[in-house]
Amino acid sequence: MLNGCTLAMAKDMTNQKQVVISDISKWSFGHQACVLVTPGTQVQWEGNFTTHPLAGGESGKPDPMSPISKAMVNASTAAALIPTDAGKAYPYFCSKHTGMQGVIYTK
Ligand SMILES: [Cu+2]
Repeated sequence: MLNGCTLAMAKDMTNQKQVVISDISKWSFGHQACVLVTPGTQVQWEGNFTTHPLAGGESGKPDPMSPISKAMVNASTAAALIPTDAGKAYPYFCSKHTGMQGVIYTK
């Protein structure tokens, strides 16, 4: 289990060119925390990044090399380009509330 996710739990969004994870206050499970995307997809989070700063990495351990750490934050959206490698896991979390977490998996 990584950031509360397993690949089996991930919502399959591989049919979408751009994946939007809406309302980060619901990063909790049952929403869109664990998703499976096509490699090279742009993933966009929506929410308040002042109160919920987005960080890439295992929850509580920011990873500066993560593409999610390099997300372009612009007011209420943050966009990250997920690399083209298949079979990877890119965990992310809120640096103020580490229980807000998830994983972007690539197919
Ligand atoms: Cu938060």
